[in-house]
Amino acid sequence: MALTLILGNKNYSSWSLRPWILLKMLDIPFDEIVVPLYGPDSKEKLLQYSPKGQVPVLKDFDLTVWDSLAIMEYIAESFPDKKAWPQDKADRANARSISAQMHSSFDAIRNTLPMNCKKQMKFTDISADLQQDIDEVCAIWQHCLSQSNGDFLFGEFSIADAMYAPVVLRFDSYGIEVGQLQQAYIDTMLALPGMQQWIEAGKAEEWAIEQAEI
Ligand SMILES: N[C@@H](CCC(=O)N[C@@H](CS)C(=O)NCC(=O)O)C(=O)O
Repeated sequence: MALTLILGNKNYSSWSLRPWILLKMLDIPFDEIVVPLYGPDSKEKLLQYSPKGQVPVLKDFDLTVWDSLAIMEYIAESFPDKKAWPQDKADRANARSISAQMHSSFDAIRNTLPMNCKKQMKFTDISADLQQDIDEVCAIWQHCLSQSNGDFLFGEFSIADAMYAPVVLRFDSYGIEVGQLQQAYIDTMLALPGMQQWIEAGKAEEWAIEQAEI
């Protein structure tokens, strides 16, 4: 295999972080190309990599896989020994459910608290919709962590953790208050060398996306 992951700005691109942290955590070698988003020629560049014109995109020789969850499924299937999904069937079903939920929901978190590695603030203007999303994420984490036999949602790091990695960053950046168990999970995730590497790279970027700054 010859994997190349095409990513957006590390400071802002939450969808890009997901497959990137999965590959790092599973210790799978890959090359990466960062395409700065929302510039004058960004779309043209993105369309050179995938018909959707968005990141992340995974190239494996002449195969193109796009959309974060499809990329992570491809990784899971290509490296079965790496156990990208939990091994237990029921855990795997739960992990797929909360991953799909992350992929399709939580608009208030996504729109109100854009991922931004450079941001550290106390966000107080919490709408009812945002609080509902925060509570829902906390309930998912509580349920998984209270049954987990490890530090992650399903024991070992899995695609489910990769899906929620940007939420961890957002809760930390905006000072979102969570319970003890959820805070321990946030601390564990943030301490991962891969997460630290991503955050540092994001902080070092000079590109700014105005609409993602609050
Ligand atoms: N559902 C897609 C979402 C991808 C997405 O929205 N990517 C954003 C960056 S985080 C993007 O490429 N934006 C640039 C554009 O649309 O021009 C996924 O899971 O990968």
